[in-house]
Amino acid sequence: MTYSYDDQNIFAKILRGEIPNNTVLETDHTLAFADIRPQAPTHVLVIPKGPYVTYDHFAAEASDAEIVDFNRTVARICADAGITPDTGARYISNAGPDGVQEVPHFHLHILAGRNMGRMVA
Ligand code: IU
Repeated sequence: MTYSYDDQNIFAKILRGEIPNNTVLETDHTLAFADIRPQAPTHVLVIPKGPYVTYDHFAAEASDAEIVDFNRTVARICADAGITPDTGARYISNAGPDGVQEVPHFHLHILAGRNMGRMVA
């Protein structure tokens, strides 16, 4: 699969420091920040710093170091947010037209702090 990355997307601008963000955690390869339109008490977006459009793009082309860093960052955010087996959370990544992806830079939504309800079409 060939993806074309638009470096003018809003998350690319955040990564370049052109637009401010409410950073939750930053590592060598990963940035996590609060969603500007939170849909739960905890609503964090986790993005790789590399130019990946979707989850499958990231999973296929990112280095092992980027993938490990991304996932360990997710784990740290969950621990910091108090997400436990007793509370749970929802992890979502929208991709492309069918996934109704608004920003074409791969991002994982971490949603927690309330019951998210059943996913329905
Ligand atoms: P998507 O449909 O998964 O691509 O959703 C993008 C998310 O990015 C959405 O929840 C927005 O509220 C969020 N967001 C943001 O946090 N900051 C921004 O400047 C923009 C969108 I534009």
